[in-house]
Order: sequence, then structure tokens, then C-alpha cells
Amino acid sequence: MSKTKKILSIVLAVVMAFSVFSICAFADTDTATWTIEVTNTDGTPLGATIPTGNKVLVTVKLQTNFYVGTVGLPVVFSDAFEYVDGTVNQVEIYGAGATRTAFNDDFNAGISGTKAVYAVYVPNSGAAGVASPIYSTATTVLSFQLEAVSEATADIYLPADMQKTDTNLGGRFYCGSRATSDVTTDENMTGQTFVTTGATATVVISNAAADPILTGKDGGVVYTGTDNYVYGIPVGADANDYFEIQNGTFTVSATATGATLTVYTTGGAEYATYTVVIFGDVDGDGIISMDDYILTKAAFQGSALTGAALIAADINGASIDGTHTIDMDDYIAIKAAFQGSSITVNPYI
Ligand SMILES: [Ca+2]
Ligand SMILES: [Ca+2]
Repeated sequence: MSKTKKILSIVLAVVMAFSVFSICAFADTDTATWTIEVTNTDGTPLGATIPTGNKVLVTVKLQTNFYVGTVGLPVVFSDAFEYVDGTVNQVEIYGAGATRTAFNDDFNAGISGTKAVYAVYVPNSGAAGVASPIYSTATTVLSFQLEAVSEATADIYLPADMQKTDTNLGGRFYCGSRATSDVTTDENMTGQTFVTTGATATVVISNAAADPILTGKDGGVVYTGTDNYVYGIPVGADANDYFEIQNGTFTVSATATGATLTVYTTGGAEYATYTVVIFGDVDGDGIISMDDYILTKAAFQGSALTGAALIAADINGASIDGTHTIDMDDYIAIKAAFQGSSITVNPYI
């Protein structure tokens, strides 16, 4: 038994103890309203379809007007999704340290074609001064990520038929309500009406893999033209840190002029290559040294530089796709750089 599941077992035992008392004490008719939202992992809206391999963020919200008690929350989803390990965020309903939470990332809801996760929240009634909160606006209780793994029209939902009621005492889906904020008082968990309007989200997953999209960050620039280049990376930095990708992966052979950044699709096929340009590193060894100065000065005096080396030597160029002219200022800047001053990582801004 995993540590997580042991904790879950302990919490569930506490839940059961609560429920035995509450069945006898209350016949409450409070209503608990639940919603599920599914977005991109950065919170932006999903497109009409998502490609396999993409991840989505599932956010479960509770909206009630009562003092919240013990909560049990099974979230069922199509087996076209897989839970992404380590992404769960259980909000501490009663505040830090006053909520005992457990999360089973491999819960079996017994529904064909589905997987499920199960989150439990129990007030730590031993904590002095802890008050049960009133939820009067939609409040996030749970979030986690799922990865789309196969083509499907896939639902993510709270299963209404798993609701705990007086006639379904084994139901896993419940939300306790208390008469007061005192978490040591009995709570009702079985007489509620659960409103799950908006508690089913449907996502269309397509096998047509979306094209990889490489973008720069922290100054990194992606130039796509007749020749593809990436630049804006400081000398000595890790080029991987200056780019990010959607719908694929990338590798960089080195942080050096002439090195190759290769983009792959989610399926692993090579999609595009870019040549790295580090301004001032003309010979492509990843540092700026006397050799770069000599090459640049020679180019000024008539020898030829081409491609990434020419671009890297043109420290004062106007644009990457313009004409690159090597002049005195270029090799003076390179000389100054290896003598200790800094060199521009991007002359075009
Ligand atoms: Ca060099
Ligand atoms: Ca120049």
C-alpha cells in the first residue's frame, strides 16, 4: 500500500466515523453546487479540439452558502486521458494545517471506459479555533492535470450516481454542511441536493497532431526564413533556457554559433532545424576570443564569412535577413568583449 493510499485509508476512516453520527442527527436539505472547468494548463480556453499529448487543467469548484464540512470528491474521466503525476492541488478548505487531505490518483469508480481520481477533505477538529468556512462564491477546491492520450470525445465529470444519500450510504461523492462554524459539531452529509450543472466537461481529442510551435523566451528569438536561425542567447548560457515549445520537443547541440536547434513533433519526428547564432562567436566554439577577432578583422579586409558566422560577426547589423557588412566597429566590439566588456546578445533591438 502506498503512502498516499495509507493516508487516504486513515482519512476515509475518519470520514466514516463522521458519517455515522450525522445520519442520526440531521435531515438537512442544503444544496451543494459543483462545477468543473477544463482549460489549457496556463488557464487559457481550450480550442475546439486538442491533440493527443496535450495536457489540460481540470479545476473543480464548490459553491454553497453553508458551513463546509467533510468533502469527498470523485472525479471521473474518459480513459482517453491519464492523470499527470504530481499535479494535484487540494485547497486547504479550513486553512493551512486545519485541513486533512488525501488524494487517490488511481481511484476505481467502477465505470467502464473511465479512470478517476478521488480527493477527500476532513476538518482537523482537534485544531483549536478552526472555523468551518462558508462558501458563497465559486471557490476552487481541487485542480489537477490530465494528458490526452488517445482520440476521443472525452468527458470529465462528477458522478451524480455516486452521491452519498440516505439510500446510498456508500456513495463517495459528498459535501458536509454544518449548522455553525464549529468544526467539532455534527454535520449533515446525506440529505443534500447536489447540483452539478456544469459538472461535466467534454473535450474533443484529435489524433491529428498539431504542428510544433517554437517560441523564444527571456530574450531568445526564433527567426524562420529561407534559413532558420535562433539567437538572443548570452555567451555561456544554456540555450535550452531561451526557448519553449508547444506540441513537440526540441534539442540544442550547443550554445555556439553554427550549432543546431532541432524541433521534433510529439510523435518524435524531426520537424525543423535552426542554426544558433551567438553574436561575437564567429568560429563557433561557444566563447568570444582572439580567434573571433582575427576572423572578423580578416573579413573586413576581404576574406569571406558566410551563413551563421557572418551574422555572428556583424555586431552592428540592422536585421538578421538584411545584408551583413563587416566593418571596423564589428571587430572592435569583439576585441572589447574578450578583453572584458559585454557584447550585445541581440543587435536588432
Ligand atoms: Ca569563438
Ligand atoms: Ca557590421
